[in-house]
Amino acid sequence: MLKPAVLKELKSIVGPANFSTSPEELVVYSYDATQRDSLPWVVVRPCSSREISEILRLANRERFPVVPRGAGTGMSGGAVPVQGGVVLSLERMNHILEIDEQDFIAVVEPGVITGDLQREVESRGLFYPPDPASRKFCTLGGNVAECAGGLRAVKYGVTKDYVLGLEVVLPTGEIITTGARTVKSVAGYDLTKLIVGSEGTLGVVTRITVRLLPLPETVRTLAAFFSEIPVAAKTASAIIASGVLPRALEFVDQAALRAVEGYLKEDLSHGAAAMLLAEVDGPAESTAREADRIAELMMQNGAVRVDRAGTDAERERLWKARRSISPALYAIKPKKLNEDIVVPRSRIADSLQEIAAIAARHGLLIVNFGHAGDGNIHTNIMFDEADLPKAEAAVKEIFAAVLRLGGSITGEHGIGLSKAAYLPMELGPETIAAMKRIKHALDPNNILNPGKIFLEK
Ligand code: 2HG
Ligand code: ZN
Repeated sequence: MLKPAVLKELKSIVGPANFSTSPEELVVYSYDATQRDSLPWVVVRPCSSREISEILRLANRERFPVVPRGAGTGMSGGAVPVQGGVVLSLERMNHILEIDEQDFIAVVEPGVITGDLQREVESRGLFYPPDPASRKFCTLGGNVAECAGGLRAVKYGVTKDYVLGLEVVLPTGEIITTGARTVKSVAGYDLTKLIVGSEGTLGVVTRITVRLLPLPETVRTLAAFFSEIPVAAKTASAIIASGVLPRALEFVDQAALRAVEGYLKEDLSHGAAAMLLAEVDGPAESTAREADRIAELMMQNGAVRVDRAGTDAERERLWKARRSISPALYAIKPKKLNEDIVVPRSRIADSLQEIAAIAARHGLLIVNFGHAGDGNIHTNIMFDEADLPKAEAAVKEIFAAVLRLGGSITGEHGIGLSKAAYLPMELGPETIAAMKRIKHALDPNNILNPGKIFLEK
């Protein structure tokens, strides 16, 4: 807990309206999308890098934890103040500062909602490709902290592929800038890439410069339905192997389909056991050709039906359903461990087979959906409270299988709290020790988001 004099200092940095210790507000800032929670002692809502710098200097002097927070949509506990302390909410730093239509660059504050930036740049014929399923709620600061992926990563890459430069307040309070406004720059170490994906442990991002692309001329969307899950998984691998590059290629299994159909109260799949959603973009001639090729591959590989979205409303309906799966799954069970394993794209069917065997062994329902085009499957282990030990045992076995297949335990959600215990399964002790040395060099008193990524003894 903080001494009254320190609380007073904090309040004077951000102003009384942006400081709270009220129990209701502390609850609101205590959790993210993982169902984990821990109460902070204080919430502050600074509006500038200068205020953040003062807060962090105070935290070093008084040795209290500071946990940066975007919209709290994270999937690994990154924003949960697990050791209490001060939640530093970036919600007031929510301005799009600049959109440069000549140089294809946008500069934003971290609290800007990702979907708002997308809409704003699209109205000017520009395109910001990273597209997390939660784009209507998540913030760019959170996307940078976790290196968010999303639905269009298969063709366009993830957040780190778009961040050109950052302003960052280091844990010790210095304000630095990284990167440049140019397409290329190799001046010194790439601190931008170090910060992107560092899960709020190496600095507080206060300004983000991203590169933009021209908005693709046309988009075509296809939905394919399958009577067997492995056939859909093999079809996804076959599409990737064929060399056509869709901008999205999503897989949804039977349990996820039924859950989302119940949630949205509509029939999407006419009882299918699995669905693939594919989307291509580009000039009209090439999207027509690519959509035909993908439809042909879907049928050749065993789809029972392929539908093409004829209108924007139809496309929207399909993507809304896909984006709703994550919340819809709570209709199945009160608890889920939602993992985001990633395997080489040729091994999707093998990984699903291993997961099915693990589910059967433990008597658990495991739902799979996600970014098949990236080999990134959201494996959701559904359970009732009493089955937590079984669910955790299943997670460990799934991670072991994924690593055997040449994959990684997290494609886009980060390690945070939920995977800290498993990080040593993927990274050797020397690698983890090197990462910890970086953390210690930048945050000698371990005040910034402690307890994340690395298990603390
Ligand atoms: C998605 O792609 C998100 O919908 C959430 O990454 C995944 O809840 C999940 O497992
Ligand atoms: Zn996802």
